[in-house]
Amino acid sequence: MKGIVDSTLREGEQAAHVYFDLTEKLRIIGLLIKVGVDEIELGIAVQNPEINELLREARKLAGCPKLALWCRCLPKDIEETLALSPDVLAFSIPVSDIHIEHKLGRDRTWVMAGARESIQRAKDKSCCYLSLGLEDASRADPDFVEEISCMAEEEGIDRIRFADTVGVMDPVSMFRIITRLRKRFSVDIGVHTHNDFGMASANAVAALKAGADFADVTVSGLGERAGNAALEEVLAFLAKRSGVSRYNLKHLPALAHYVAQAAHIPLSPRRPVVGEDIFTCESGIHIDGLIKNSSNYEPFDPAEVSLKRKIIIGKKAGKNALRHKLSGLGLRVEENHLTGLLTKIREESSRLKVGFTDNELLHFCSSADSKQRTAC
Ligand code: HCA
Ligand code: CU
Repeated sequence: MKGIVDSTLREGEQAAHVYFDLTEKLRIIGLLIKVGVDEIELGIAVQNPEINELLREARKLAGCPKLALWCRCLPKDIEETLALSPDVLAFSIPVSDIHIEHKLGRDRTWVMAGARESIQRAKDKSCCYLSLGLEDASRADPDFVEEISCMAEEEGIDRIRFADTVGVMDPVSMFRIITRLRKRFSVDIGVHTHNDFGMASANAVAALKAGADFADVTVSGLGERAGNAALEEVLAFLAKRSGVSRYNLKHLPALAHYVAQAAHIPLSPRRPVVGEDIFTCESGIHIDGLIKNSSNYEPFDPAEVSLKRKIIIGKKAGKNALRHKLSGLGLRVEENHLTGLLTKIREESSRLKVGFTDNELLHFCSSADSKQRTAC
């Protein structure tokens, strides 16, 4: 694997109702730099009056990675984009018959010629890194995907990007197609995955495992429709399950919260890797396991993503969980009184449909029958 490309500012901002202003974009870039992504897709250059300033200001940020600009494979778009001197030109062309016929009203020959001319034009005008996006590649004839990739390689492309534009792939099919392309091509291979069936992050990981060099992601998977592979899911998986050590996971929640705030889309407390409540535990059996050894029920230490483990005591608590919790709060309850206290807590929690916070628990204990407990 060579890198992760974040497209929150291009694909993410394409999502309906999402708008980032210049200040927000620069703040997002600053946080992406802290996380350590390898490339940032800044946006679509054409008809984007602020892109020049964004590019200029982003470059001033210490540690700024390669900056990519996206455009269609059209002569005017390519020239306008290259005039801004991006590090990476991410130009894209549809390759499925569905798109070729029903979107472009053309045929494969036209697409092949258009892609060839676009690469030649880009190479003629600039020496920046060229990434050719194969839009809707997952629904295209795999032979045509190979044919166009072969032409692109011959013309000197740096990366071909396999786009699962409407998110129809699954990890097994993704692994197979990338394995096939990997065997055939030595240019960089990127993947761009969508989340229509909830598989975007898994598909991105599968592609990397099959030998893809780059995977596109967006913060919290923000993007068209159900979105894209989520930066935090892919990075955490790479870091914790695939031995990739160069990303700093600690900044992921801050980044996700900031993007959520700027996009006006609340971040679910259950959001994998970054949600406030993902390490909150209430069931007695799990708390018991956590007390014995946190790795029993946590895939990694919450502190690695700047989160905290929270133990809630309520309807689902067991004796061990309650004893542990109370002792953490400086309370020691006689063993023979513990069962009675637990029953009361369970009843009350059931009735109110809540689990108790530390303060509520202290209050509960202090108002419980004083005969049944002794405080240290
Ligand atoms: C889109 C296009 C794209 C492009 C991907 C690429 C896609 O629908 O906006 O350039 O590789 O999903 O196909 O994001
Ligand atoms: Cu996309």
